[in-house]
Amino acid sequence: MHDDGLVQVSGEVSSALSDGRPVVALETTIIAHGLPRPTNLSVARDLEECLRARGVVPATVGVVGGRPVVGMDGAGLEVMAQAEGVAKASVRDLPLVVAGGAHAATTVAATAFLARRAGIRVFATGGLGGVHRGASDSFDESADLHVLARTPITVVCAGAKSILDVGATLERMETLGITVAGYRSDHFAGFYLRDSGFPVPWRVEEPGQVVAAMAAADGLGIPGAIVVSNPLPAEEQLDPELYHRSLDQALEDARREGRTGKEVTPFLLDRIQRATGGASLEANVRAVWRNVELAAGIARAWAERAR
Ligand code: PSU
Ligand code: MN
Repeated sequence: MHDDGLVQVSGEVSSALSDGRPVVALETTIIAHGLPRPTNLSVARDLEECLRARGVVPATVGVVGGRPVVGMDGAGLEVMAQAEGVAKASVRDLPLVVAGGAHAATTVAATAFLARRAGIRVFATGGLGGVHRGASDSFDESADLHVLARTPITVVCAGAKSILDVGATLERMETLGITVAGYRSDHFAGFYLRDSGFPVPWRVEEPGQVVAAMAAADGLGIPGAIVVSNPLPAEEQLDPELYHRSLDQALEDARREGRTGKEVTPFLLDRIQRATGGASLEANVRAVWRNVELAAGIARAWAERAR
């Protein structure tokens, strides 16, 4: 185990990184707050298994008892999935979580930050945080965007969480200098849905093209992330009509109950899950799985290139 005094990087992850073998980071907010028990723990384990089966070392990131961990063991995963009161930590929360010895799941922002600090170049998640609907009044824009603007890591996702204002999220990504490419698609993925309805500025067909862009970004000294939008195949998406109906109701409930801040996302995801009879959960899990598969291909191509 490699321990720089503050962040614990597992032995498996640190030796893979020093040998130039492929590593993919995984976040834990989706485990602790995005998926219900007991599915969450089995998904966390399955995603790691998906990577291992492809010759890639998984690096699940989170904070256990105040210690940020990159490459969580089975006991850590159980804490994330099962412990009561696991906090949801973005980058700004890390100082107090660490100082207070708390358990915390890491968002895309905090995961990207910790993964990159450990030297990891590829990260797979479900949907990015972004600009919430009504943000012109609430100012609710995820720190995910701001951290990705200054973190050179490649993030494979199914677009942004579709509960967001996706058009505004894409505009902010442009402003912030986040590189965005559609994987085998001209449209930004819609998380549960194949298509968000918005175009992407660039399209890539193969992991090798992503790796070439990563190398170019490094060479140029581009400070931000490369986001690879990976849409679900049409036959795996949630029924769009059911989805839109469920979302409208969930948004209305959130407004009526006065949900704000970081509880908005878990609240909406939970309501949509109930309203779709679990179908959104299945689509969510399929999307993350697909992203992990693609991230594995990119990480392998990146490791090959460096040899
Ligand atoms: N997408 C999901 N489930 C989730 C999230 C995204 O399908 O739980 C999490 C991610 O960890 C993301 C976070 O970083 O929500 C963003 O939260 P906020 O909008 O509060 O920044
Ligand atoms: Mn927010």
